[in-house]
Amino acid sequence: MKVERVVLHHVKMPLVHPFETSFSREYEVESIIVQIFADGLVGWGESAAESNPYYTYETVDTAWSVIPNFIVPRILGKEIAHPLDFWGIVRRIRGHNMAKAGVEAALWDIWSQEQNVPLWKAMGGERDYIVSGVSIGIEPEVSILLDRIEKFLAEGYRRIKLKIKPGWDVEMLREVRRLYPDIPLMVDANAAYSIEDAEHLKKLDEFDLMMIEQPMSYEDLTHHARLQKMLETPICLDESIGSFAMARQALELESCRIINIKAARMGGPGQGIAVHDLCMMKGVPVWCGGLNETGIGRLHNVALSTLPNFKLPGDVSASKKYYKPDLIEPEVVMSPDGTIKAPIVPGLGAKVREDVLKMRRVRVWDSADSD
Ligand code: OSB
Ligand code: MG
Repeated sequence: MKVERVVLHHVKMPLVHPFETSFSREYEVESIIVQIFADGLVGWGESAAESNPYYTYETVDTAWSVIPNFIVPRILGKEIAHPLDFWGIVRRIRGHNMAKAGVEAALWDIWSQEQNVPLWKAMGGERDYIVSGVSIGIEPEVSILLDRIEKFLAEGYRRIKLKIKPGWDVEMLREVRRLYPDIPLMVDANAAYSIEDAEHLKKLDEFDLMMIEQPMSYEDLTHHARLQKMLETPICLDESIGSFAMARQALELESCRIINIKAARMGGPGQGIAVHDLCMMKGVPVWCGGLNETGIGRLHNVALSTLPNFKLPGDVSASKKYYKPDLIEPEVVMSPDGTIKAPIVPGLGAKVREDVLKMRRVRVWDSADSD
């Protein structure tokens, strides 16, 4: 591929329902849509950095600076043989994984179109569908949460993930389990606890959870290893796994038994695939997380989730859980059996709705204007 032009679209997408985690409550999601022109084709990616540095240090503004200043000059006018080569091309740039991931994703879209295969096949996927779960935020009252659980179960979601934080954990889970004793259930703390809370977190063992996601700090692998020894419930790491090296160390230290793969957090689909392969070799199951991406990032997540070691339902849900309308046509839909079909057409598998993109866009950057 010879990259001819890169356009960035900063969008602001109102959420269908507010999303609250232990670190913030969001009513809308900001994101950078990456559009790359190469060999007469157009590829789309998404940099899922948010408006604030709460999930990771990256923000829309840091990516808006790093992509034009440091990433685009390394690819513009250059011949790139394979999207996996991109990681080496941007090697000197430390961190800024979401900025890198959005650009690499667009290259995968172009490359799979050139190979004339669906993106998921180009990535090494082995299944033409994925099994879908849903991530439900913290709600003002347990009754509202119970209504949401009921609604998503009725739609067919195959596992429920609940956000937790101190004060919204044991009692809330007791009420959920009273109504739903057998559903596949897990929780995500987004680093809201510390090792001092270990005895408290042990109480979660009684709820038969599939896993506890990221209970403690993103920087702390040894405390997670210590906590994992104390718990029966598997720990799954999200924020802590910011790279292949962190995944390798977490497995070596036994800080977790499951890994949440987000290509955005690890620097791109290539790194996501590498961590997937490492975990498969070690017999550690993975699943695909999300960052409330628009349909563009969502389709990239669908493709990645078709790889063989994605053994557990992920957070890749239908478009209508997040946005109305979404940026793509057709939108991502889930069947009543809780699966999402991977597209059969070459490339990403949907058209980007330029009308919605324009409606939601707050600024644009075009490499063609900045020569
Ligand atoms: O921790 O997995 C997380 C959303 C934004 C930031 C962090 C997380 C999440 C989610 C939602 O849990 C995932 C999704 O449905 O896209
Ligand atoms: Mg998480």
